[in-house]
Formats: sequence, structure tokens, C-alpha cells
Amino acid sequence: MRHIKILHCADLHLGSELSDIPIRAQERKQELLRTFRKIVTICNDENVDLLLIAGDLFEGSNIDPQTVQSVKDYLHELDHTITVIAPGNHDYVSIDSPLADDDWPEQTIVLGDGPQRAIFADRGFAIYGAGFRSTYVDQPLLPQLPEADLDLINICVLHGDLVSEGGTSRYNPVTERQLAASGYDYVALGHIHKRSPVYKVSQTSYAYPGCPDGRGFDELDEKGVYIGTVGKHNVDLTFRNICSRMYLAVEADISDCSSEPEIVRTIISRLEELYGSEYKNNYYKIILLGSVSENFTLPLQTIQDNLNERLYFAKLIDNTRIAIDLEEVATENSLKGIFVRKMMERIEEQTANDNLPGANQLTKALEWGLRAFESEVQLIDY
Ligand SMILES: [Mn+2]
Repeated sequence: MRHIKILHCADLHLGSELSDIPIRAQERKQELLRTFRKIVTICNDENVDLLLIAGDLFEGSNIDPQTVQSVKDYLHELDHTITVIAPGNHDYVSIDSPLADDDWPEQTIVLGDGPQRAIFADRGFAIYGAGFRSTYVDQPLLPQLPEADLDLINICVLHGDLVSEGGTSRYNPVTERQLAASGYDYVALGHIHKRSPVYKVSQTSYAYPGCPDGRGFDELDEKGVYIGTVGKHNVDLTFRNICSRMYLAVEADISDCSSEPEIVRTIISRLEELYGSEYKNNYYKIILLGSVSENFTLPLQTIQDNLNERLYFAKLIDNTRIAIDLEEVATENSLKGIFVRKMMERIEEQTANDNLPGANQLTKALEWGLRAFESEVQLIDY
């Protein structure tokens, strides 16, 4: 059975402002463009038939012309590959969108705002899809697309929001039932920046590759594309990490440290242990944990400056707490004292019963409780 080779990417958001990393923003913009070029290079090197860009290639309509020109130039370099771009909620079809330009390379299909099909009978496949026409698409696009052609490999490219049956979304809601009914072999989705596995419902496979390179601390860890083959009712795709740098959130316990150099050393060795010899090149959000003596005021700015001399980018979040003598607090005649006393009794009880997990859980609860008394409880959005 015939197969074609595809590379599926989405959500590059080229041209976006990068507020998380002000000092590195300009460099990062160039890196994101290079990541796009990397995608094009892979397509050429590995003889990819179809490059699928499932929306939000650009951050919006007001993108600097140089970025747009670079993207077109790179796509021009493709020999064998046909590119399909489905406009998303950020780069929806409009007069001032760069996707509306009439000088996109010949081998690039920019989907319009209506249901569309392009048949490549000589190459054995058909493309389906539709673009966003404004920020919001309330009516599901997938059921409006043309029927699958039984003689061809059918591939659909869509920006959309996977919802459960009966669920709603303002970003082109897509349901499993619609996917199953489509009869397409693969539906290349975009919009969700975190990669999904490749799912299959009935004969249709579908996936979100996530964004191919992070733009902030809400896009952590490895990022990349899906690449592989699609045949009739049968896909074989693997995730490939192509990001230039990772955004990472790392917790470091500095309980045993009593000086700034010691803290920096602890953090660096933790990063080295986690990320090996390339550890310096990432963006780090470092969350300091543990208890610090009340006589030691953390020199946060100095630590951050020192880390930034050793790492590409680091920002610190201080979630440490002040070390306190629990036995002493337990004697206090206050709400805090009673809380500590009761918790310590329960911890002792669990320890006596050999319930170590229970005791650990209660110890954690005691810590969190104490932090709540100090108004330090904070939910961190990883
Ligand atoms: Mn989107």
C-alpha cells in the first residue's frame, strides 16, 4: 500500500513579542525563524511530500515584512514538498494578513476561509481544510469539508479546539465524532501548544504537535513536530524534538545552604545533573524551595545576576520558607501554635503506626499550613 511522507507542525507564532524574556527577546525571534528554517531543511533532506502548518504560523496581521519575506524565501527552497497552511485564530484570513499576500510560492497552498479540497491524483493524496476568517469560529469547520475520496490518501489541516461531545469552543470546536465521520486518514490539528499523542478514532488518526519551539514559561520542555508516513487508514508518525532551546521550570531545595555562592553552586549542579553538558543553553525558571534560617536574608538579586552570568537565561522564584523551631511554636498559645501541636501529634501517631507515606503527607500539610500563616502560599503556573 502506498504511503506519503508528511511533516506536521503548528503554532509557530512568528513575530510575537516575548515578554517573558525581555533581555533575550530579539535573539529569540531570530531563533524561532531559524526553527522554521530547520523544518524546511528537514523536508528537503528527508524527501517529505507534505508540510502541514496547522495554523498560527504568524502571531497576527501586523508582522514585520522581513519575517514574512524570510518565511516565503524558505518555502521557496522546498524542492519536492507541497506546503499547506491553514490560517488560525491569530493569522486568520483578512486583507491585511501576510497569508493574504499573492506572492506565496507556487508549491504553497494557503487555505481560504471556505471549505476547500485540493487533489493531487498523481501523487495519490487529497488535502482538505479551511482557515479561520476571524478570531473566533463558533461553527465547527470539519463537518463542512468535502467528503473523503476513497481512492486517495486524505489529509486534513485545521486549526481547532478538540472538545468532548457536546462541548463548545470559540476556536473551531472539533469532536471525536466529527473526526470519525470525516473518513480522512489524518487530521493535522493546531491550536493547543502542548503536544498530544497521535490518536485514532474509527479510521482517522489525528494529533496536535504542539509548538515547535517555546516562547515562554507556559511552553515547557521539549518541543517539535510530528514526522512520518500516512497511508490509507494507517499513520506512522513520530515526534521529533527540534526546539533550539527549552523553557524549563526547575525546583531547587536550598535548605542546607547558608551563603550566596553555595546556593548558586547547588542550583548549577542540579541543572547539570538534570540536563547534562548542554544545560547552559536553556531558559530557566528556578523555584527555590526549602527552609532558610531566619538570620539569613536571601540575596535574590545577586543570585539571579550570578546565574545569568553562567546560564543563557534564568529567573528566580522564591518559595522558600523561614526555618522555625516547631517544638517551640507548638507551645505558643495561638491558632498557629494549636495547628502545629495538632499536626505534630498526628504525624507522631502515623510514625508510630509505621505509616511513613501518611506521616510524609502530614508533614507536607504542616509546611503548607505554616506557609499559609505567613501568607506565602502561591500556586505556580508551570
Ligand atoms: Mn491558536
